[in-house]
Amino acid sequence: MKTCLLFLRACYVSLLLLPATPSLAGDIMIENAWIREMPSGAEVAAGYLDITNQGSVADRLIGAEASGAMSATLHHMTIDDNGVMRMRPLENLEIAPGETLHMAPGGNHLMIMGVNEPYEAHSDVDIILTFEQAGTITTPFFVGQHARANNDAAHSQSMSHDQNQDQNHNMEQMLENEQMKHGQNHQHNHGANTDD
Ligand SMILES: [Cu+2]
Repeated sequence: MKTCLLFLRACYVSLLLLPATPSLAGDIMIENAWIREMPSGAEVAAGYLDITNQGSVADRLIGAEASGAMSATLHHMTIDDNGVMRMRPLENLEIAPGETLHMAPGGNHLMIMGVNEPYEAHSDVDIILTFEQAGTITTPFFVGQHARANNDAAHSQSMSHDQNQDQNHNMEQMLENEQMKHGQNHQHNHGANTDD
């Protein structure tokens, strides 16, 4: 009897700590999917997630569609020698068998553009992800930072909380700038992901 109670309690606690269950299709598992909270008036958003390939062959993320937005594309972000953040579109992202691809702040992300109404904080936004092998997976993205995603970002960048907030702020400004560039140089960006 005592074991039963302990077991129930453990379940209850873990439900509270894990806000979203993984999304699955074929050998692909999606976890920790979240979208950065949007400032009012913003029309672009950045989405992050962890993709695990549980199969024995490589798969590729080849496309995305976000509800309430015009487009969702794959982007890679780098910081150049002068400390300037740059983003470039990617045609796809490969996930090797047995590997987890972390799409996290400071690296690869989903660039969601033409958002009709800024996504409401703490809501879930459905994004359809298309994989070469696994097909499509509709995944709820939580608007706001997952506790786990936060830890990952802090861990990989070794930054204090304040610095992190500054970076988030810069990132948002950059997303707005990027939206303008996209409008002007859309054709110029095509095939830009081959110059790595
Ligand atoms: Cu981007």
